[in-house]
Amino acid sequence: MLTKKVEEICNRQIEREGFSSNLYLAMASWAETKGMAGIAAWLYAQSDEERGHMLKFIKYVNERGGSAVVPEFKKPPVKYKGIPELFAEVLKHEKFITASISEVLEAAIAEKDHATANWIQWFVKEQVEEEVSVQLILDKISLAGEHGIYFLDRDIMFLRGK
Ligand code: OFO
Repeated sequence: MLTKKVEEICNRQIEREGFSSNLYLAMASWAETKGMAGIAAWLYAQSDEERGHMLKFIKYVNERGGSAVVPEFKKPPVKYKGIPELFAEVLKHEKFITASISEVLEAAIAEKDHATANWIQWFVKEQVEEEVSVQLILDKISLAGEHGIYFLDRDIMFLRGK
């Protein structure tokens, strides 16, 4: 059975994973309207992954005797300045999520909830992979410059490790 504190912080994470999914969905839609089908495909896939993360939390909270809450989500931005800025924003957001996952782990340890501390390790690893993959995209952008965006759009799906 989850303690109240762990249940609450997992519910906070449900909201954050759901918001991440909507944020990447909004970014995907924007990129699609700018003719960047490859970058849009990457973002749509990322959005699906984040929804999967939200579902993982929902199921875990319910399985452990808590009650998962499906919250309202803040509306993500509709417009983005450009592709380099968009991916910088993705990396910033992923770093925020990494810190948030660490807080779930810290709460589990403080509550002596070894099961949750163990379960959350999947997310700890996932965040390392996500930060690495977004950093890789940013590195390619700075290597290729603004004019290389065409090639990034063409090849970005090959950069997805999974
Ligand atoms: Fe990359 O955010 Fe989910 O965990």
